[in-house]
Amino acid sequence: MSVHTKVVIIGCGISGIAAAQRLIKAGFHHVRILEATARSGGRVKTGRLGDSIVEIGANWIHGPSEENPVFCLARQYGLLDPEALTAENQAMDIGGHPPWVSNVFSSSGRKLDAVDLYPALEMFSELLHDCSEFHSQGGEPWASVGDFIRSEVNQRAAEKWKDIDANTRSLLLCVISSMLKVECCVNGTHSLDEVGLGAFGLYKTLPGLDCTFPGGYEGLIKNLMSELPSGLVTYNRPVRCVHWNNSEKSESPVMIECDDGENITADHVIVTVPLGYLKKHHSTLFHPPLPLHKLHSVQRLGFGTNNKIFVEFDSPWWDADCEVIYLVWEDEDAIVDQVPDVQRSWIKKLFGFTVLKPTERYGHLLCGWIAGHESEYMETLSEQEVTHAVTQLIRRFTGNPTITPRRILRSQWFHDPWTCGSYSYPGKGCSVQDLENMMEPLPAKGSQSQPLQVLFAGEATHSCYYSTVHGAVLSGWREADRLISHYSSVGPSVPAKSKL
Ligand code: 6YU
Repeated sequence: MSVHTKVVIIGCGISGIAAAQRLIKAGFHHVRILEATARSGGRVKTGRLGDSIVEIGANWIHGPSEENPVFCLARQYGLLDPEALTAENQAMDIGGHPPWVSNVFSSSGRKLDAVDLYPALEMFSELLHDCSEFHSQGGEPWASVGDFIRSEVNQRAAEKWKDIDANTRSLLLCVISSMLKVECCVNGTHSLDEVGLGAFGLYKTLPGLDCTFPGGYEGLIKNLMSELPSGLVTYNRPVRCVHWNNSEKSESPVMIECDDGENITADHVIVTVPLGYLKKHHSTLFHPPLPLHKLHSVQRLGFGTNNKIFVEFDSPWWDADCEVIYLVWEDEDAIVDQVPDVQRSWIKKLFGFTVLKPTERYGHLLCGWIAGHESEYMETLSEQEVTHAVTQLIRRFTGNPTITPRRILRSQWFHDPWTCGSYSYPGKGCSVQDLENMMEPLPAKGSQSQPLQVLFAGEATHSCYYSTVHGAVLSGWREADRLISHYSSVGPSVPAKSKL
């Protein structure tokens, strides 16, 4: 079956690797991956800060349990800590939000008691839950998650917090602003005003307490790559244009034009480039251009920036059991998730830090999180400027003018020319139809031309696990299966003229 069929995969991130692995196992002999950069893995990228292994891209296995292919692969390759493998860990169903032990500091240099902030945290989690319900209710009272939260917080606060004194109430509203910034990072968006309310609930969580890879997420990539035939990937080979419906000019329906001038013919191409890249380059990447309904979905879906700033210290300034540090700005009781002047106050968007555990493995290492245009601006600054801003921030919030980071390392996903941001989210006006349109192959159904010329995989094409590594893996397998079942139904393919 399909021994002569030529399949080219664009992008050697985990979705491209997953597609190749499945096709090769099914007996496709002529599979090739073209990758723009010098490495495999894409947004799965592990780095080092001093002696510590740090994740520049994906961090956790979200929902490590039987249904999660990333968990199953990682377990198979022996890449996880024993706790992650326990039945209790897999059964823990917390809806995507681990109950982390927190330390909270305010902009006037006070350490706040997390128990006092509970009313705000409880209200925020209720609001998020309510946001995810609109998807099944078939109507949205507001266009965006941000609009809904703002209107509801004011109403609910007036009702529920009427007996709380004005100062405390103002502080609780400031805590909600911090939570909005956390949620900007989770969604990979500039502002929750850009996240569609009706589509927010499309995202599904899996059971299992999120876990990490002690030896780095890239271990998964290395293991997967070791099972592929050598020479399958051509690195440093950016694709400039996919010419489809090309059969009048050649026997192959698809011709892939590379940046270096090489033209490669194929029967099928699986495009796995990130949505950020697609948004920026769709007009030159496809000839003929994408059909309008597909283009509109590319535009409606969101793709934003979430960056990390790793900061290492000689000694901790947080509690031994602390897992996350939240920073609360006391002038933000107006429910805000954007700063008024990005250049002057971009650092206000950093919601705080997660603590890398265990200490024996990482030392005193924090990971700061910052989303949006403020994060994109941070990328343009020098490492010294970022270090200075982070140092001033921590000194202000702790009231300790002597705290000095040993070193920092930050990600710069927006300025990565092959990614153009971090991950996708459903933008305003989005529905599940947009994700369906994203994964629809070309030519569209009903066309007389040869089917399945261009297929689409990658995290932004998964209908409920978008923005995750497991969504990316499943999307790669889905498109491989589409080709496998096509050839199972049509029988042996016509030999192509030249071999890949
Ligand atoms: C996850 C996590 N995680 C943090 C950060 C980032 C991401 N994700 P790839 O981009 O990998 O591959 C495409 C390749 O194409 C690439 O190699 C390019 O070089 C190449 N290419 C591009 N153009 C080309 C051309 N022209 N020619 C040839 N090649 C070209 N996911 O599961 N856990 O903790 C995080 C996180 C900072 C940046 C993440 C996480 C996202 C994943 O990294 C990502 O989905 C996959 O790696 C993508 O793989 P791929 O193959 O599709 O593309 C309610 C609700 C909320 C909804 N969201 C909640 C979930 C939150 C997601 N969480 C993320 C959090 C973190 C911290």
